[in-house]
Amino acid sequence: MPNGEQKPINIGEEPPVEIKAMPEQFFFKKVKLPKEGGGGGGSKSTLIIVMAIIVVVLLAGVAYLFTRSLTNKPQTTPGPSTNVNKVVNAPVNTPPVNVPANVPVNIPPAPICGDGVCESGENSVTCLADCPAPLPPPPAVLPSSLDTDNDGLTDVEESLFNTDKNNADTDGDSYSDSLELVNLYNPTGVAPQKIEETDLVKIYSNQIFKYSIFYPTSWSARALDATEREVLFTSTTGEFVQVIVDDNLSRQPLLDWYLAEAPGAEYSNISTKSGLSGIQSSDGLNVYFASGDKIYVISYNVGIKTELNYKTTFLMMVKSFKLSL
Ligand SMILES: [Ca+2]
Ligand SMILES: [Ca+2]
Ligand SMILES: [Ca+2]
Repeated sequence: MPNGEQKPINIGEEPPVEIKAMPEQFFFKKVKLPKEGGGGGGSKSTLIIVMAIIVVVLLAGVAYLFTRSLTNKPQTTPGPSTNVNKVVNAPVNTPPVNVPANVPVNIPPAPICGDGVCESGENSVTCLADCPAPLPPPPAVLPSSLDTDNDGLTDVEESLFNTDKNNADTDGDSYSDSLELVNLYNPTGVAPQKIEETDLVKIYSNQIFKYSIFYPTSWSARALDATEREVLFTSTTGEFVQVIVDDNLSRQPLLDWYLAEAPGAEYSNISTKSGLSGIQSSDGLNVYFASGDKIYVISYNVGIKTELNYKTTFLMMVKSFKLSL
């Protein structure tokens, strides 16, 4: 009822009509007050509404947190997602499936000792029958064999040239046996004095490459083919001296040619009895001469021997080498 207004009360009339005409704001205000006994139902509904609101708010909060947790998960996945791809790719790059299938196919057969073939997995220790023991590397400079009288000729050479292995100067002319030999003199002292005039040596003449060289009478001389580019002088012990003619079309000086063939190799100078100058390798077993567009190589090949029987004989042959152009 509006403030300040008074309505006359008539007998017989019921006042509740006026109560129902009370403005809503007052009714609502009254509901809020929990003092009225009849107003308990309104407070309960309010409480329910409040509870519902709280529940709704809680549910909303839970839903929010849940949604947020869901939205946070994808945010963390982009980083690891690259790792996921790597993990996925790793098995793709490794073909473990094919390996077991190929392994039995690729297994080599076990080596058989005694089949004459040195197979993989065999060596001279596990199967000497198939794998011979490797030869020891030869020393850089092989020693000469026994030289009893120490005159420079080995006992083998003393026999070869009919000199005394117990006498350094067989003919007593004050020149040792080896000195006479390398200077192409007869060391036995029996006339004639020049060794090529005795039966101790023979002379090989190469008509194609125009050279001549002495060699011991008991040795054999043989060209490998009709070209006579390569000639062997073989001893009775298997060692041999070889003369090979190489081309030198650019006509390099001998030393340039030699160092091009063996860069950094040591050498010494040597000259023949006829005055031809050459180069000798540091081990003394190879001598080189140059003439025109040719290189003449004289080599002492010892084969499988570990000591030299004919080093002075080789030097005698080199000293006798002569070009006959
Ligand atoms: Ca001797
Ligand atoms: Ca002697
Ligand atoms: Ca002598």
